[in-house]
Amino acid sequence: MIVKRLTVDEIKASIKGKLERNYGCEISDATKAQIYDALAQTVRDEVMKRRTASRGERKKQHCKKLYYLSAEFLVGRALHNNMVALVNEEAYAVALHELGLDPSKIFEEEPEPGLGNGGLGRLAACFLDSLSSLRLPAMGCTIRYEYGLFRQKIVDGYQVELPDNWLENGSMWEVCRPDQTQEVRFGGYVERYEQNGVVKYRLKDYTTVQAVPYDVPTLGYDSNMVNMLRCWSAKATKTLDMPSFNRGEYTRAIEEKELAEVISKVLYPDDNHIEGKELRLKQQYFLSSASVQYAVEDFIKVYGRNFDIFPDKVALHVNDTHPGMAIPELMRILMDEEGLSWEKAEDITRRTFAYTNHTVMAEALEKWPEDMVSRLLPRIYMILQEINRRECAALWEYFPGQWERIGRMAVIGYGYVNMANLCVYMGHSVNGVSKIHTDILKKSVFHDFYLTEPSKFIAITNGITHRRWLMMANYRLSTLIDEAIGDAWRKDYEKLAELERFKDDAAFRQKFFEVKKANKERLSKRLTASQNTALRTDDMFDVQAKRLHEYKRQLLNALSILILYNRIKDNPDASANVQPRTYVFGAKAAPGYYRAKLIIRLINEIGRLVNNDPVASRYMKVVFVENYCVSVAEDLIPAADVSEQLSTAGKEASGTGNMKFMMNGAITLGTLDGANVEILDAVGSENIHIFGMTAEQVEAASMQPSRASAIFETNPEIRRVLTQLIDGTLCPEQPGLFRDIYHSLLFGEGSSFADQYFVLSDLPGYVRARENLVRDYADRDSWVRKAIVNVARSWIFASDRVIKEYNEKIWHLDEVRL
Ligand code: 26W
Repeated sequence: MIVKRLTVDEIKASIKGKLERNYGCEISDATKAQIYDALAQTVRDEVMKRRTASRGERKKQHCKKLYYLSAEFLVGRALHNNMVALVNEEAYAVALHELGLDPSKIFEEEPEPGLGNGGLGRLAACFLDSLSSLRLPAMGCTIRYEYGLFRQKIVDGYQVELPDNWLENGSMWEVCRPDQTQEVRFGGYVERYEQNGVVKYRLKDYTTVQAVPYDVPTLGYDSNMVNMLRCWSAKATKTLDMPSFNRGEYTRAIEEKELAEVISKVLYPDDNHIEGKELRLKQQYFLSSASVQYAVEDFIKVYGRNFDIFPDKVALHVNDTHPGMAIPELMRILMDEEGLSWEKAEDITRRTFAYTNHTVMAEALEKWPEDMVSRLLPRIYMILQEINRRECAALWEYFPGQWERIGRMAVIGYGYVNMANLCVYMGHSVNGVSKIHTDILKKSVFHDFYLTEPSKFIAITNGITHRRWLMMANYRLSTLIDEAIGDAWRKDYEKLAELERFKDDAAFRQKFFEVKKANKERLSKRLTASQNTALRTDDMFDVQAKRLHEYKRQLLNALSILILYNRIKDNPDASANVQPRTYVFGAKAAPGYYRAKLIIRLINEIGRLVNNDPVASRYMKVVFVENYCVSVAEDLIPAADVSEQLSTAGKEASGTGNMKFMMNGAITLGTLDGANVEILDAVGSENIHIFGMTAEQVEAASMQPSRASAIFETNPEIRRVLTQLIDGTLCPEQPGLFRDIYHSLLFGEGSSFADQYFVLSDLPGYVRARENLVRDYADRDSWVRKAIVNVARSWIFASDRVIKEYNEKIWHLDEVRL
């Protein structure tokens, strides 16, 4: 079936028609929101036509289907992205122009669904885009959080969190499917009974919560293929509990309803840190159970109850351990509802599930207290116990007598259910998200498992969709690339490599430079409107944008700015020819992470000092961009000259922001960590700036007494900035404000030693690397050459490449023929 693209006239007629029918108005008297609605509906019609055309094909062709389970899907705004995917941008642009409308203003009307914290959620969104673009049948499964990640304001230098009520005016892109509602059961007790002489188990006296799906269509680029992102919303079974209502307990009845629906109320704002909250476990099981029940139901519809072929037709992927309860849930369904034996169910489950790990931070590895699991999910707990019993018995054969090792590997141990152990033991594949990350998994985090099953462990380096992060976010650069090498790269990411030869073309370099400058102006306009901050667009833009975490070391950046400030103050004349730079930060801190919030305050205080200084401000400016999120990133990243990737080596699993900056022509300044290592491999040492301790050095130094005080004693510049943290240089009204940071760097506290992320150790090398970078920037020709090489070689980090690898190594899906 061929679906035609709309012509300019058809687009105009559709927009006008929607306004007339929905709002009884014309363009001239429509509000911005109404115009957004009319355009979004026009685009949605086109998306849904393609959905209709591709729907059913997967079933007809008996294609295997992937369910990508993720507690977070940070998809970003949909309207512009869908316009790009329809490959009809030109017609839309002309139509809107002729109607006197500015598309970028219309896009701003769309609330951004903030259904994720950071890298893990954004990766899931890039994957779904690539799956649709490559015509691989998949469904993303997540939770329809009523409140996404908080919105951030900076007030007096502090982070203030505001609720993100993104559904307030409804969403244009979701389709509710009440017909596919699933029931998820909590609490109760397990009853043992016999059926035809077979022992069986069932849950009694449980509480039911309904999982209602809302599907968001994800159109592939020029593929006419639509995969759904299924967002489960929690709903009470009965609107009101009538008996208690009749007894006059009106408020209790309402309370019960609220208690059920609170499950999909809010996204937990913690990144790389767990707090074992009962509600979070409920969310995880809710997502897992609803998704697996649906996957089984859908399988039965096509293949009947021939479960032998289940793993050939269904792939379940758990994005980190958060949806890991899907594993015992599939066991439960296969045994309790479908009557399969344990052995059969275990075999099917193992062949169906694969797991990706996204972090080695100990405080992010999920462990649930046994008593909480047994109370909330009694039947699941029984199954986990049996998995654990069998696992330990098997390990005993492998590691006889090594109780401690077996304890570390056990699914249940020391009073906790260990989710990572569950996913590694019960999945058929475990993958790390970069080479170095996978090596660390093999060498330390999962070393014991690696000994028993080495072939399970694979490395697939992360990627990003070049559709959103280049074509959509950087229209100017994309058209420039088209002019140079044609537009085949848009579909075929490897072709981006052809851009490299244009580094020697002076006219191209000039245009490339002008694009960067125009993007800086776009960013400046945005920040002027949103936070009254204009930027100097002739400055070098040096950007660090990511979640705030000590291991990501925004502190390194902040302290080095302070060092530079001191140098300028000490010797203003020497600065005369210095390239002025603007240091841009974007970062949200988890609301309960005290030190991270203090670091935000510190950045803002350093900004106040620098920006108000008559001399220093000529050469440097510090800007904190509020509310870093997908749409802010889309404006920020294309404007960057320098990409700051400063994590302590061994801590950042991959990073994906680094790839987005590279693809938009920023030069990386980073440590040998995560995907930075592979960026270095791709561009060569002359096109990147690497500094700092290696992961091995970090490992070794962690075993030694801290060098923090020795550095303080011997390095006067460092001693000075540390002292400035507490002597009133910063925030004279509250001189003690940053004592906690000072203390953590020099003394540490509790179980953590001084400067545990090696900020002080890496600071001198970092400051030097920054000097080199600025020197490099002065030679514009050579700088732009390097930037072009970065763009050209970023094709390796396209998520299409990643999905192809996942598919070859893990999922084995067939392309749907359309
Ligand atoms: C349970 C609390 C919690 C919440 C989120 C623990 C862990 C997480 C995520 C795994 C954190 C995360 O987003 N990790 C990032 O995943 C990206 C995609 O693979 C990587 O690029 C980043 O390096 C990694 O920090």
